[in-house]
Amino acid sequence: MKIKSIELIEINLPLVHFFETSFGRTYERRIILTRVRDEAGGEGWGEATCGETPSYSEEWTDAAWAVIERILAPMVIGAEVERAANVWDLMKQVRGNRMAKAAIETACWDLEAKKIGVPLWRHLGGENREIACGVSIGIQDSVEQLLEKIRTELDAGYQRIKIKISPRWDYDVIKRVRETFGDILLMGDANSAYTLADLDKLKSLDEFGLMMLEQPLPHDDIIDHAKLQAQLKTPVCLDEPIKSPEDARKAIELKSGKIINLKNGRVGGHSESKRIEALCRENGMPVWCGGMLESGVGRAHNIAISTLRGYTLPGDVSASKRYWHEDVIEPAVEVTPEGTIIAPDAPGIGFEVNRRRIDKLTVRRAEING
Ligand code: OSB
Ligand code: MG
Repeated sequence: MKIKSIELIEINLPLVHFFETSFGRTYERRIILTRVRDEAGGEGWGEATCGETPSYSEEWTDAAWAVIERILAPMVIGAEVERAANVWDLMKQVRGNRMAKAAIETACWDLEAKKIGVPLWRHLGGENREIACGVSIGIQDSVEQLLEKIRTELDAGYQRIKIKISPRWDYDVIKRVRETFGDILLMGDANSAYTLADLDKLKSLDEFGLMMLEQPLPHDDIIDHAKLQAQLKTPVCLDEPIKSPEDARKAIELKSGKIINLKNGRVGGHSESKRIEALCRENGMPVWCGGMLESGVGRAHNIAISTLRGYTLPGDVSASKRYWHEDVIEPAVEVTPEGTIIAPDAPGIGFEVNRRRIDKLTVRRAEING
């Protein structure tokens, strides 16, 4: 394939409910969508999954926009690539900026799958069309509110509950959740809110039998996490520090954790996700697909990649209506009463992109041509 143009679109999309992590609150997303077109008239859609500020990762909306527009798009446009799987290599000279790269790379996969007329999940090598879903619930203003939210999600059928935790929202909160809901599949995500100095506190959480404790220690660490894992009964799950297959290899070697939250954007898109999934599967390390409050476009890509064999635990891939009053794809992503999503059978991402809705939400647009 030969890419002819890349359209960049920034949409602003208010969340149905604010989302709070240990690093802050988000009320409205600033999302970059990419529309990639090839010389033969095909098109594909992608999304940069970075946040509005460089808090979860160094990448953020304005930085990703600039690097896609000025650096990455010119590297890809006009180049001959045999397969979407090779688009990653075109951007090799650029370090980091994996979410920006994924916005282009995943769109090329969508384009290619549409061209061949197969659903993206099949094209990626997926085998399990019905994926298991969990939810990620942010820090709330009160424990009562949190309990109410958990009740709603359990009633909807979600298979596991992840709650965001921080040093001011941990032991007592988890205790109340366990008292109220018994032995549901429950986990906590700290987004790097602790250090090894908090070892006693983290060890005290062992009594709750959490399915896993996600990213307790600093965002770039895999060494202290190994020390922590050696002293915890609860499995540690790594999120922020695993950006590449090499990072995953080292974390496996060091025993930095027992599970990886494999985010498609954070690692640079489908090709890198596939490599990490294969490596983890060979090493008996379960992975699951994380989320970044994506619009329907990024969500559709997450659904597709979650069908690979190594994604053995419920992911943070959930229904559109948990995030948006109206999504930018049709139909909206829905979850079955069993807490699963069935990957669509239409070619590519398998959802229609609602261009009229996107145009209404657009605050900035650019088109990069050869
Ligand atoms: O750490 O997994 C995280 C959202 C934004 C940034 C980081 C994280 C998250 C989530 C939300 O947990 C997952 C989702 O529902 O999309
Ligand atoms: Mg996380």
